[in-house]
Amino acid sequence: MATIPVGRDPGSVAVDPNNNRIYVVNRLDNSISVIDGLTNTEIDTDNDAGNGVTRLSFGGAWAVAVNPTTNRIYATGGSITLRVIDGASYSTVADVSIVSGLAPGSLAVNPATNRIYVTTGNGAIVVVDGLSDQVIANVAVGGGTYGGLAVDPIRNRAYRGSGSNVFVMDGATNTPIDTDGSPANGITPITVPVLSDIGGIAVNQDINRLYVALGQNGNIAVIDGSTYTVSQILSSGGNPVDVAVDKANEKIYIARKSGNQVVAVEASTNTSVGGMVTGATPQAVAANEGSNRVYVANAGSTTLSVLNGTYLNHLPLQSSGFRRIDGTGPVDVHVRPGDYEDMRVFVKMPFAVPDGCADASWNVSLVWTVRIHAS
Ligand SMILES: [Ca+2]
Ligand SMILES: [Ca+2]
Repeated sequence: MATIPVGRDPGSVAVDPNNNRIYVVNRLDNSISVIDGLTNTEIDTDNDAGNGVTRLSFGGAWAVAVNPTTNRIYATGGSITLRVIDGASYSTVADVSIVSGLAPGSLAVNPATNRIYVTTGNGAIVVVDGLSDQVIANVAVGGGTYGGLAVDPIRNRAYRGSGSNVFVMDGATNTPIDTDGSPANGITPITVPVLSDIGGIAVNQDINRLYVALGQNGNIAVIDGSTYTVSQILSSGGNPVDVAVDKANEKIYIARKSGNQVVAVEASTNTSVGGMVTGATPQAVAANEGSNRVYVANAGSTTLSVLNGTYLNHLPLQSSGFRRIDGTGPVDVHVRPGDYEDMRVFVKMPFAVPDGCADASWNVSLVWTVRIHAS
């Protein structure tokens, strides 16, 4: 649908469906781009056109999340800071010190409790109260290396990925959950039965499932949140680094870093239903359930891809990103208003072409009908 230029190394993306805003962290530019989801344009956050489009400036900016209920934007950055930004004025409300000397990693918000969670490299989840902007707990859940972080607001759970493990925290008591129920062997995380470097994690709280991108392992783990067990391993390939859930449209979207693709998976069947080519080296994906748009941050091309969920879910993935329709013609293509704004139709003919045509596979002299219907 659209490709929006952003800053260098866009590595984290968050969507505010209430205000239709998309936030992108440009890690190498120490900045955050704010995108208007209606116009697909970048917002000038200082409202001064004279100095060009001004991004939010934040040294060391790494991850971003939104609380749509309060219209607060949260970003980790520097070595110790959670920045709190007012989504209406784009002014900094507070800089919250997290853990001295440890760079904050992933970030997640529970809008139901107005709590913000930040992972640190020493295996903790730091809990910040969104009303007071104060750290209220530092919970040693386990794990070392950074992986994704996700929240289930219905059950008040936080999930922290690290290596091949997902550590679970009870958000009501701010204590780790022992997922095997056996205290004798200590606090037990959920373990993915393959060697992995867990990247993004997403929760579908409606069906209590957790989706974990397994990075170079090439798969997605589906975890049953009621039993804390891996119920399925979905083969993805292409180094899946991030995953997003669209509950309203019952889809999971997977960003494949080395494949330069986003893949759509049907939530009820866990089967792939489509995909599209993105920019180069996608490394973060988010979905807007309200507008049925999917956003992919492409590190290699410094862009944000805006994809139409309806289009994405009906497009068999091919290397070119095009859908092939076989037939003898005429061919009918049905288009719903708003779905296929950027759709173009190419007709390829298996016949010889007249002299003078540059591409021997295209025959411009043959009459063949493609009927496009609004339906
Ligand atoms: Ca400006
Ligand atoms: Ca245990």
